[in-house]
Amino acid sequence: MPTPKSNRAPVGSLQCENTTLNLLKANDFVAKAIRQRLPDMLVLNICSSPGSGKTTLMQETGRLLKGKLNMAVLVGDPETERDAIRMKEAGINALQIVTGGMCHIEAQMILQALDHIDLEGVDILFIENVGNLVCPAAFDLGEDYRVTLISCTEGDDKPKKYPRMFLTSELMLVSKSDLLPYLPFSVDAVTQDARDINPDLEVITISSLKGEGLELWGDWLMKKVKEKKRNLIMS
Ligand SMILES: Nc1nc2c(ncn2[C@@H]2O[C@H](COP(=O)(O)OP(=O)(O)O)[C@@H](O)[C@H]2O)c(=O)[nH]1
Ligand SMILES: [Mg+2]
Repeated sequence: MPTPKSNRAPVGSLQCENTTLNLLKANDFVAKAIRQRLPDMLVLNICSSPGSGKTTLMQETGRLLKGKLNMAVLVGDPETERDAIRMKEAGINALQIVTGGMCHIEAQMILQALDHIDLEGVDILFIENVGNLVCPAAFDLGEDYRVTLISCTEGDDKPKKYPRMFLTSELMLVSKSDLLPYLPFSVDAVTQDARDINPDLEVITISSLKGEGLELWGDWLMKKVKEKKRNLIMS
């Protein structure tokens, strides 16, 4: 079974006198349907600010996994199909979800997109979320794990400013490590801040451009795919 999201604090809640209305119940219901529909596939929700390197990482992951695992990507952006085009040019099975200005993907969009992408033989379905560290944290997309990139160009103070994203993630990728020599960014400080929020958070430092950490990322993916398939057999 996927890791329970027990560390996810309730989101989308509205306090009214003595009642709490869960505004995201409908989304969670659809997320559950997605999990039931994809029992044999690892589903990852990739989040970050705009420009942290999600699409570039998907392109490099395609190269990394070639001949080992089959991947597909659903990619969300408020406008344009540019990211899906970039991935298709890299030989990746990708489908763009244009959210029409919305700052996050909702589970219903994923459920609908599943009818328009060929998932035959796919081991990992990546969802590249809309670039935003706030809203996507509130929407369960039926993923097994949430992976958040924080690039060293963003500054190492972000986890405590956007805590829910780091609280609800299982892995933090510190990206663009090739730029570390030029920036006042501490991997130790960002890791400490993020783990103050979520002590279980795994951390890998990567550079999609220079290749640092990509082997570790590949190993993490392999391990999670194996775990998911093993749990399916045992269930
Ligand atoms: N220096 C450096 N630049 C990167 C790296 N990964 C991505 N970029 C650049 O960062 C910019 C945004 O990358 P992109 O993948 O589109 O980010 P996204 O908006 O999160 O999907 C592009 O100009 C990339 O070439 C990296 O590892 N190192
Ligand atoms: Mg992108």
